[in-house]
Amino acid sequence: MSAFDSVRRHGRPLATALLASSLLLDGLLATPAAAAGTTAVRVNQVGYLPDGPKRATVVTSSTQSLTWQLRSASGTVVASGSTVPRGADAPSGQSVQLADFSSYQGTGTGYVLSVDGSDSDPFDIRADLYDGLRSDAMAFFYHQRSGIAIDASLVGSAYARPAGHLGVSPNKGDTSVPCQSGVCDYTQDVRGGWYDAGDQGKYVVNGGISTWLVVNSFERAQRAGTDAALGDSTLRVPERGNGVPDVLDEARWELEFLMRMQVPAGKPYAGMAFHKIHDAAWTGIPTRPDQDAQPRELHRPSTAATLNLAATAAQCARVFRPYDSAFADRCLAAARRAWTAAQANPAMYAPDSDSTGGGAYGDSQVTDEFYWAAAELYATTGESTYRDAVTSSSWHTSAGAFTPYGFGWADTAALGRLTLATVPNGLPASDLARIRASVVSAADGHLSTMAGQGYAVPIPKDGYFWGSNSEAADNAVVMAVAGELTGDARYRAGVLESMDYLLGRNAIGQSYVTGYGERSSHNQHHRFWAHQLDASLPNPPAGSLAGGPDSALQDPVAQEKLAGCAPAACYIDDIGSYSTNEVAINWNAPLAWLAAYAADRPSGGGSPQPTASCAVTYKVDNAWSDGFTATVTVKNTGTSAVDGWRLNWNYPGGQRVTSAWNATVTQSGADVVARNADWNRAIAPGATVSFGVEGSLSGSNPSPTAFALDGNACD
Ligand code: 9MR
Repeated sequence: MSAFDSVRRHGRPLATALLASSLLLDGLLATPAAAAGTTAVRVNQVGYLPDGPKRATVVTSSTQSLTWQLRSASGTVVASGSTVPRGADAPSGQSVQLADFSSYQGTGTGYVLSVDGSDSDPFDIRADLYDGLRSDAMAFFYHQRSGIAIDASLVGSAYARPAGHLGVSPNKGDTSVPCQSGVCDYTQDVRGGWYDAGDQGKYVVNGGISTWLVVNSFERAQRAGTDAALGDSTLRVPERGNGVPDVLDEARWELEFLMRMQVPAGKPYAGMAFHKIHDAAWTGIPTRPDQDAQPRELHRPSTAATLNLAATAAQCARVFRPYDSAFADRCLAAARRAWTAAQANPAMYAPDSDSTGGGAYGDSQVTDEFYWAAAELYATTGESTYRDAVTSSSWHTSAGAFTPYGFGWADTAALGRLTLATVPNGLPASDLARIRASVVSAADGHLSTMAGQGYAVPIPKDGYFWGSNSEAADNAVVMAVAGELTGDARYRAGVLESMDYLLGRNAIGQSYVTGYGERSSHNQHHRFWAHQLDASLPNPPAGSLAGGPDSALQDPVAQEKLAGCAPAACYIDDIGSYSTNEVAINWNAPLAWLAAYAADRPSGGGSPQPTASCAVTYKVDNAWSDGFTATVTVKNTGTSAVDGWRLNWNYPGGQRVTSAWNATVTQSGADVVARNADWNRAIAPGATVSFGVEGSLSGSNPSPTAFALDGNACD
């Protein structure tokens, strides 16, 4: 699929945006400060990591280099230097210069960057900068839960509310929901899940990508060895203390809903997923969830929704297995049923026109969803049917799986690629190398997009469409994975500068995350957090991400207030501007992913783990009718030492490890993971480490063929 197709599918009129940007290229038309001809210094209003990049963008009509000064809270100048003029910046329509103070590595709060007599907003430099956002961005999902009372002891009294849509008057409830006329003749219990956004619809398509990102943030942290930060009793969820990582508890709330959306056995289209459930007509703002009196309706099953269910339920089976194998089994069964049903009904498209009372989430191109679902099912089961579906998909080799415009609810091939690139699987080494190279090359594209701009935004100037902040965040996720795959620090810098963009270093000096930064969005479009309309209601809770600039001006407030805006400035923090200022689960999910990544301090300094490079031999030493012993030898074929390791493989023949020596070995289903003993944690370049396993057999004893060291496939 071409980049143009991707943009079109997000519903953004390309021509309008190009026209707007070319009209506003020169001059300083975008912001009041700039229009007055004064200098503005745009920074990440929260701050910078001590070991990360630290750059500011200076809006100025000056074409000469200027002096910048970094002052500590006490007013002392702790660093100074010269700006680099850039001139016209197309997306913002501003004339800008860059100040780079990355070499300053001191820590503290209340720093200010001054240029030409103007001060930036104050900011911090500290290693724990993202700890709060890691928790707040994830808490967004608890706030959005349907079908459960939101508990004051977890969120504070301002955000507590009764359960929504459980059938208590005036709610019609999601406990027994009929279909739209002609779609089905029964009702379905589809309680639970997360409300999508400012509305109270629940959409399988958008629930899918959001759940995937939340669970993937945990898989990523597991690979980095930092998953304890998302573990049990780390987040504000009611399931704290149940022995399951909190981030998975939160994801399960949505996964249970997604599975309830599956058409039951014995009904027409059994195994398919209903596309969505929402109010029959749009409700007004404010309307608290428990006060919604509208009838709720199930909309026709769709292939896209069914494949979202297959993909996320397959991912669920893989990740939940060590914590709750019965739930993992249930997820896998739902995923398999969904896959089979989607194959039988490959072209049931949700129309763009179905947008009364809820969003359409229309999608008539679902080959990318097939690819994503196949990739998840294959990574989880290793089965050849799913592998064949992966390798025969045009998305497996298409250059369009990643585009400058990112992935999204309608464009999911990239999710499949990210899973195949990072979850150990049996694809041939050359194929894996190609998949990984595609992630790295997409990340290179994002870095080059950033390098070409005054604000280092990871989206092109014609990419400011509805939900553009999710596009920036999703592209940053790709850069983070590229950093993991290569160990190259430039990608982490790209991720952190993407955070700078979201947190205030942008055309309008706006932090798009509530409660983070001096001038942060707090009037996002939401039916409960509607303080702007009713002073007795709260603003959105800290950690809520606004949709961001949308150059197509797709709501009346944007049309009235933003006419003539440069693309990156088409944003207004007004509750009425749903096209620029709504919150949504698919926008907060990558934010939470990135916040957890940025908060990681795996080796004290926050650098990503270097990529392991390895060769493994597996030798059966002894086998008898119902058992065997084997020696596994791991060689570090890379150039840097491994310090602490984890080796994954799976047994193709139902073998079960019963004991091990020289490593701690655990098994869940076919998946085996071996972790170093204390004394063999280090493997120098070129060195080997061996350990042994004893196992039980039933019949054959085929050797495993694919091994991964710390998430990296071995030869
Ligand atoms: O994120 C969606 C965006 O890509 C579409 O262009 C837009 C119009 O169809 O809808 C956005 O999603 C909204 C959904 O339809 C209803 N809930 C709120 C979502 C975020 O604004």
